[in-house]
Amino acid sequence: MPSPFIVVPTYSELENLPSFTERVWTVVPDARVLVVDDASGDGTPAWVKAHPRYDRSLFLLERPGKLGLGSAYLAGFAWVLQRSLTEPCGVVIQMDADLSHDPLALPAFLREIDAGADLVLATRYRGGLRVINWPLSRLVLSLGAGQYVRWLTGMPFTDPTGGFKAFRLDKLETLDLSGIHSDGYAFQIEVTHLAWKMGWKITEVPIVFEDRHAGTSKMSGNIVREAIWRVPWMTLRRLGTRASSNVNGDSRT
Ligand SMILES: Nc1nc2c(ncn2[C@@H]2O[C@H](COP(=O)(O)OP(=O)(O)OP(=O)(O)O)[C@@H](O)[C@H]2O)c(=O)[nH]1
Ligand SMILES: [Mg+2]
Repeated sequence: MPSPFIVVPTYSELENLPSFTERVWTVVPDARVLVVDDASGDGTPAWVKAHPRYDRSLFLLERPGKLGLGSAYLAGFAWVLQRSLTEPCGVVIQMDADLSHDPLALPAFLREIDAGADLVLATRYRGGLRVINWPLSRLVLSLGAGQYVRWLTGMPFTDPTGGFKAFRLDKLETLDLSGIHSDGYAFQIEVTHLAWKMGWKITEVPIVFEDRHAGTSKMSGNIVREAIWRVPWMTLRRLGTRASSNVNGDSRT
């Protein structure tokens, strides 16, 4: 399988980015990393461009301002899909830069794709709670959001709001992302919902999630409010589409 592409959106993550990339390459030496930076103002573009791996296995997509996590991922996916026309790429992985998503889990994602999964979701909650250093309020919000999503959409996944995922590239290019305008939690849920409704084979990989290493959270009330209304909205919008009789769409447990 060609080396994977890791898309990592950044907004003021320069305190985390050097350790993030080093850890990624320790675990997956041939990984290619695309940083999608929204004018962080902390020197992220300069750091990327000065890196010895720049333009070989470290790439930069710069945007003019903070345009949101969802649109950063969409821009990153489009960039990788375009590049895959000339350079083979089998897997696209999305991760946060703040080290909450442990690169040590990457081989498990790649194994799942090798075994035939179209989309692999990280799960903090299957078979126990694996969240370190989060305030109780944040854990309750995350668990409640997951329950809300399962209840409204019918998706069987144990951690549907997470942002650590791997896509088989030839499936990602079939996904119609043009109708997705959501951000934050809602974006993560909506992409999975679309894939599930299209009958993709979706599996879960257990991870240990740790609160951000350094820097400040971009989580906001708006992100929560957006998820609350978007989940029923996406459910109604795709009501006519059956989730491929749930054979491939079920998470493997
Ligand atoms: N390019 C870009 N990246 C963003 C934006 N908002 C957040 N990010 C990045 O998306 C990832 C997830 O954001 P976080 O702030 O960690 O969100 P979270 O994990 O829900 O919350 P905390 O871990 O508590 O901060 C991080 O790498 C952020 O830097 C944005 O508007 N544009
Ligand atoms: Mg985070």
